[in-house]
Amino acid sequence: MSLPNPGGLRRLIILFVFLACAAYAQDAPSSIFMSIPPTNDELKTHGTAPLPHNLYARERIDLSGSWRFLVDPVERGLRNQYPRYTIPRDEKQQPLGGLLVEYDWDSAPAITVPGDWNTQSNPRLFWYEGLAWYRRHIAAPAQLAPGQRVFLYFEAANYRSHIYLNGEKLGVHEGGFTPFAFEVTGRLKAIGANSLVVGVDSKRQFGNVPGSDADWFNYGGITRPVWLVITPGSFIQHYSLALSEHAGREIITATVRLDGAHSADAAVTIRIPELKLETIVRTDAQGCATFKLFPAPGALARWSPESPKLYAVIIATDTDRIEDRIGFRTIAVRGDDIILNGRSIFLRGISIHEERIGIREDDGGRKLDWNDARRLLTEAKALGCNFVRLAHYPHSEKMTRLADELGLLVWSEIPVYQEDIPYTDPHTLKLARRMQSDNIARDQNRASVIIWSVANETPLTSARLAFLRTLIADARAQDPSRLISAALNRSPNGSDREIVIDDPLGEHLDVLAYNTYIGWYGALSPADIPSVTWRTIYHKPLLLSEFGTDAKCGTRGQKESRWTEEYQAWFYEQTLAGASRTPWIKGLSPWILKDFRSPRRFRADYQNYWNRKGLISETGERKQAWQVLHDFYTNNDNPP
Ligand code: GCB
Repeated sequence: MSLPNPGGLRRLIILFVFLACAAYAQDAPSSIFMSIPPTNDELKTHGTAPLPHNLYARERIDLSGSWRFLVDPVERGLRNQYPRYTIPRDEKQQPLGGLLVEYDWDSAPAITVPGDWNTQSNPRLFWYEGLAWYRRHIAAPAQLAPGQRVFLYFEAANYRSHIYLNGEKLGVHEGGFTPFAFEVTGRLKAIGANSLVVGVDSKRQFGNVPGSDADWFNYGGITRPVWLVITPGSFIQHYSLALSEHAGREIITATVRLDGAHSADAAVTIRIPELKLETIVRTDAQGCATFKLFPAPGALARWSPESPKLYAVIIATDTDRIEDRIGFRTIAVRGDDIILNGRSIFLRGISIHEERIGIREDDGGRKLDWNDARRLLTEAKALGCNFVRLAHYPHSEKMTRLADELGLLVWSEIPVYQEDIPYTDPHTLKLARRMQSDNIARDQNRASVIIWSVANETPLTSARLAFLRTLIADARAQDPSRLISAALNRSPNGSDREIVIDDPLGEHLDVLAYNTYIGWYGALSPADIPSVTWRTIYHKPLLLSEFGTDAKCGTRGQKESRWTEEYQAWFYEQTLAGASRTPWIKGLSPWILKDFRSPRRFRADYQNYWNRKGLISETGERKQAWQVLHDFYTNNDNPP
């Protein structure tokens, strides 16, 4: 049975029928009661607020720590079918009877937020994919000044989140790797505890981004920190600064957007004290202001991997002030060269998944504190890298902030992954566009980020081309200062030994990137690599964005023997020599820094659900190939 107009009226009628019937029988069969399944609209992102940019510089309250946790594989809590399962409402069984309540938050097990549920202490949850509920009591921020606003900010939760405050639904967010926020100004009780209940559904489905089949572990839950962020009534919601050059003159262009009642025609000041730059501009009717700042000739020290200089940038209005540390550099392509700060650069990279280096094999997981993030990037630096490919989804903001600090160029990607995406589905496109724009908005001030990647290994169909062209157009409009790429892996006009990169998407990319596994997948061995060539029909720089073989750390043998460290090292030697012979290859990001969990990797002897293509093991031990890549990166000032 369904009613024509889902919405408030429908809910009221149903609630009325529901309460009347509930008085009659608590456990009546479901045919008597009408459940309120989430409407299609509710299953999509809604209710979210503009994200306060530069979270770490805001006044905020950390909601990390111990939350209560309920696993709900049959999704009772979402159905609101019986009062005894209204999990989001945080009901309590009355001591003297009343309605039966068949959950009890206070005695529910604890779980740590942030962190995936799969690798926390309960081994029964290792493979769990589905809905689970979290609850935490929160106090309203003490002494809010008049007009101050409060946002509930999630750095990420995988995959679909349903957020309730004091039993009322704030909204839904879809997507596992980008931040989202809800405004809760005026919705927090000033006295006593507020119940924050979050349902996170990690189910993989065709139509999600990524879809149902990816080569990385589907870590579920509130994987990144949650905050209450406090802002003034009218606040600096977003800003972006980028360096460019015109007629030999350096220009920093900045745009600032205010949010709140007095955002139009407001004075905004931007200052970079070390460069003695200061400008005031008034916002337009939309609350936006655009600035141009002209550093004195020779005054600006450009950000680069060798010298990752960051400047304090202060943006202020009458009501708000925010400070960031921002680097300035230019990035462009010229023919088949990548040009950083006017000079050709070779990207000495490595691919990385967002997974911690564990202490033991059963450790790891998707919970990155600052030390974990630093450890991953420090390993990349130790290899001699100046570049990291953060695959295959937006990583924690900690990674890009640290990359800024450590001097690592970054490839940032959204999880439009392989064939498992319905490229004709408008909802999926909308979702991917939203993920990309949230990712760009979050990291637009990170000098380290030079490439937005729209996809990885997608099929050569016209639907996919149209889908990715939309993402490319969006990225260019939102951020014209960076390069666009996508990792390709199709060579229909090539052969086993002659890879021709002629994917029609190439025409729309600034940088071509190709994943190559000759010598691992397929019949050829590393011995064949010297006879392999890579060429493109486009006059553009090419990255080998992936290559690698599985090797279980400590498995030794003949170099011809698969799964050994020797085989992997030999494969690296051969592929690196091949890349050196190919002048249009302008960078490498081999697959991958660390062994990572994957549901696709079944061999109990070597894999045991780990993809073993890491140069270091899941606990950080270096394999032989690590040394091969290290020598290649450090023995040549400018490889190939
Ligand atoms: C690829 C994918 C990556 C996989 C890798 C592999 O081409 O882009 O996600 O993990 O190959 O190990 O097969």
